[in-house]
Amino acid sequence: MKNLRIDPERLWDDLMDTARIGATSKGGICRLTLTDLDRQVRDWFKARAEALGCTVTVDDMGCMFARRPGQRDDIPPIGMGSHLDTQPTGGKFDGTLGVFAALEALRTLHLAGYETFAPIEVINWTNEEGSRFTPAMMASGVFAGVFERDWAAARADRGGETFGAALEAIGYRGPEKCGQHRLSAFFEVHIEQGPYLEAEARDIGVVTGVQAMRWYEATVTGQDTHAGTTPMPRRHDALLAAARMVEAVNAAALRRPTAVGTVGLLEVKPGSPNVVPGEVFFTIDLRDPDPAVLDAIANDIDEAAKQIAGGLGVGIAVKNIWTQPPQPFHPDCIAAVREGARVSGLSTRDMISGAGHDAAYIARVAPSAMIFVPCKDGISHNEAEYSSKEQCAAGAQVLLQAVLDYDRTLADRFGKA
Ligand code: HGY
Ligand code: MN
Ligand code: MN
Repeated sequence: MKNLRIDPERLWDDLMDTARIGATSKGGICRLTLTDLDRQVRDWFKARAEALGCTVTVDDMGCMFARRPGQRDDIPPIGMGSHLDTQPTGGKFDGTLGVFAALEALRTLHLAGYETFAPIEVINWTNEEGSRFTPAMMASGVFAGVFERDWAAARADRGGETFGAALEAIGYRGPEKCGQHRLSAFFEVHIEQGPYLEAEARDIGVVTGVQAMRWYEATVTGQDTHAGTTPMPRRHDALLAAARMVEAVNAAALRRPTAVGTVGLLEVKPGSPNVVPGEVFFTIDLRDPDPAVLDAIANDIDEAAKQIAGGLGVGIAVKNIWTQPPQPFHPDCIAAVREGARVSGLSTRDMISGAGHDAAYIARVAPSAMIFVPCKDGISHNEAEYSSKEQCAAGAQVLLQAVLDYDRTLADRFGKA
């Protein structure tokens, strides 16, 4: 199968065409999940997949499955894909590369008239980013049985609209129960979103797992008072307390060599120049390969909250809303990725993903692995995010070869191809 080669131009065209849907003035994409822009890119994907002879099904979390039959339709499909939703200041490649590299791999098989043993599916997972509706990887989490569907459907954005209502509004709530769909394996191509592949001049990241991560929501309750008449000692300034908490989160993460800690969203009420803030809402994102490190950081943050609250006479409530343990990938799929890179003549580096991905949840219900490609300066979740046409093509080529390699193992296991 070494002569089966994806077409870098077709892949690049798909990436650039769809980047127009939600394009920002700084060259990125703002295409939040379940918005009309998300509907447009879903329609685009569905039309291209159907043009390649795929049947596209949708489940009740909006996940899309573009299926190409194999010799044995009774064998669960080999899935490959990622997500089409972006961050508010997202780039052109986070998620989209995984979906369109998979579409290009399927198109290459289709145009070559190559029949796989197992069916192949290109998958778009709903709400991977968790930016509009928390937590992240929500639909793949429902698919893997981590989240209850009704709990997920009831999650509301900061404006109060629920996931379920937004999904209905774009017309992508499908009939299939999320999680009912079996997969023989799942492969995801993604930009690394970090600096290591570029720094070490490696073509492909063989991703062996995903690190642990936790999200928290915090509310600081002080007292709205007049900025001009309230003497400093009499204030219960919620924003001052929140600022000290942001510093505490950063310091707690810095004390651990491999941990990261981020306060990414902060809302101040009432948000008026001449009112001492009475309430602040903010989020905390903690990550490390070792969950015990996250336990220690969470304890430090709890201690800091007690100190800061006592000192300023405010209330600080910190609630854990998401816990994702470290997730190893399956050795057979990792081996397929390694083989895919070898036959493609590409250099590799094993690595653990710092970012969360749908594959981290799908790995709980099907053998899974990921393929990373370098991105410029390791920048992502930023409009300047960039991977070259060659880097994207390398990821898609390894994906194609890895899927074919895995397909052969299925043929050996369940019957002759
Ligand atoms: O949060 C993450 O790591 C991913 O981008 N959703
Ligand atoms: Mn992503
Ligand atoms: Mn992302």
